[in-house]
Amino acid sequence: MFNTQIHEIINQSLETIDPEIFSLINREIARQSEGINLIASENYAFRAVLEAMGTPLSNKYAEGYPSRRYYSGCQYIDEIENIAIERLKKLYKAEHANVQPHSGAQANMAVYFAFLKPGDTILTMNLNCGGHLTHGSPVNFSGQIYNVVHYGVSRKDELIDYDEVRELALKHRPKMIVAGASSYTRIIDSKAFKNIAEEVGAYFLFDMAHYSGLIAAGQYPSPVPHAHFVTSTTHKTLRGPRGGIILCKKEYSKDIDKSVFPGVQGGPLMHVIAAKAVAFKLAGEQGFVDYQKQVIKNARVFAETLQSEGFRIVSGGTDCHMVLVDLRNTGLTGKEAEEVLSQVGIYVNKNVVPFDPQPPRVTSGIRIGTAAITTRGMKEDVASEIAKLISILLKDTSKKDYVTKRVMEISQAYPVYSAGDLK
Ligand code: DSN
Repeated sequence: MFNTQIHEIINQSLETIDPEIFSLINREIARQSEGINLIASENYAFRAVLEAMGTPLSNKYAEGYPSRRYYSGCQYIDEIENIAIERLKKLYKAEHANVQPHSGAQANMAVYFAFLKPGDTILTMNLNCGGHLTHGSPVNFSGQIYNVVHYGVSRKDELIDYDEVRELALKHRPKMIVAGASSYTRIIDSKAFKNIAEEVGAYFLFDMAHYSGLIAAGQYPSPVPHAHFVTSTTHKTLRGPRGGIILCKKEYSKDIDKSVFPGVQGGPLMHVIAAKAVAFKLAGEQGFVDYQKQVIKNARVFAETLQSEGFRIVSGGTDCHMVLVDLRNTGLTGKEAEEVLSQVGIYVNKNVVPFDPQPPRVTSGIRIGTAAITTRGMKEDVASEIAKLISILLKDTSKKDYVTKRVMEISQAYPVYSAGDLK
């Protein structure tokens, strides 16, 4: 094909050029629509967001920032990035916003790179208690470059113990304190963290990746008034494209921008930034608030139903879109539960529970999230039925046929994308 006239194929469809990839994409679209997605970090992006991502904006190099680019031809790109920045600032009442981070990991990296030197001490939540890889895990750059001290949750109630955080901060005098988590289901008190950071003269970074949609909709306390820096992904509860953002106080804006580019990134992904702008617009609407309220209601129903079926819920409940289930009284590991559930089209992820005796590839728990099913319009009655289906299957894996049939019926009743969407 390439031996002929390359300009002749520029407008040919993916289906014609690469049927193999076309077909796999369509199979994945069908999988996403046919199963029940309870992976807490996933969601279905708005169609308008996907449209913006699949545009020739991907072709444009725009290193730098609006009006200060290293390439010509950036007049429309500048407008798009400025709109994204303004919408994001308004959404979170932030003084400054950077929309260029390619991911949440790179957003965190840019904040560290701007304000820390190798060997500096950071105080962060332990991954085993719900933290994140980029919060100083030994297998991540953050755990290798910086001196990491971890706080966790209390054995008593599985909640963050702010007295422990303060004691560790006073003892180790970190340069930066990091809050935010990937499997902590309760409210994180950012004011308490701010007070501790102030007492020891540390920077305070809040990584709100999981909670950002809830925060935008006023359904989870905002860390923005309290933290020096707030980072996030844009594809979880926020329902935007896969990517990252940083918010900060105005006084840190220059250092943050310089750290993102040219510090840790090159050219921004302008098609993704356009899609972020679309997501920020939609996240400012009343419908998004109603959606986030339903996300939390559905999560609470999951917790209550599973509890009534005899499952142990870490910390006894949830304040957000996530529920963490401790499977140790069932005889199943998280890995086994994830596997058996995926066989019937229910997608969860194995997850460590606090003080988990199992390694991360096995785990004793599963994490359940309600952002994606709520996007499909499912409400409490369906959340309760799915929780019961999970219970039926985990208690008796021979019930696969029955559960698979109900999963298919529920999925068909709540359509999302269709395979033909790609054409
Ligand atoms: N790995 C993501 C999650 O599942 O929570 C966070 O980056």
